[in-house]
Amino acid sequence: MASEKEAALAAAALPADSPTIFDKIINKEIPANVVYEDDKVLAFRDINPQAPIHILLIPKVKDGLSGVSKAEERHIEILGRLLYTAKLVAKQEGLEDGFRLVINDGPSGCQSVYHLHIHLLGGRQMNWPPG
Ligand code: D5M
Repeated sequence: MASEKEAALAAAALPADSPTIFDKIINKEIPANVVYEDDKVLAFRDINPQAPIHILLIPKVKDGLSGVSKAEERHIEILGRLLYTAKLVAKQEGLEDGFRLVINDGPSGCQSVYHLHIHLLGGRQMNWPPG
């Protein structure tokens, strides 16, 4: 399997509006371990967990939001909703002691899927700085 960095570099070479694996998850074409869903947001467990709890939160409609660096004013509502939903899911997962939210952006940020997503990580002590 390609390293995270190799996957990120390969993904960055594709057009930003290319469909991603997350479209298939949204459209239920491939399975995902969904922990939360409403009309705007989907949250499911990361296939390659980096913590005992590792959940991805994504907008159901990409609307050009391949990454946070592509955010426009029209995305403010969904960006806020994603953060708020992360808090709800953290509570649902029992992360009373704290958790970490991460958004990787672009090749230097090690982004490998160009459909905006927030990583919710918890269930272990986090360290700083991140890798
Ligand atoms: O994070 C992209 C994340 O997406 C990475 O942690 C793996 C995860 N991923 C990729 N495919 C799947 C499927 N099919 N189910 C669940 N999780 C998946 P990035 O920040 O772009 O590197």
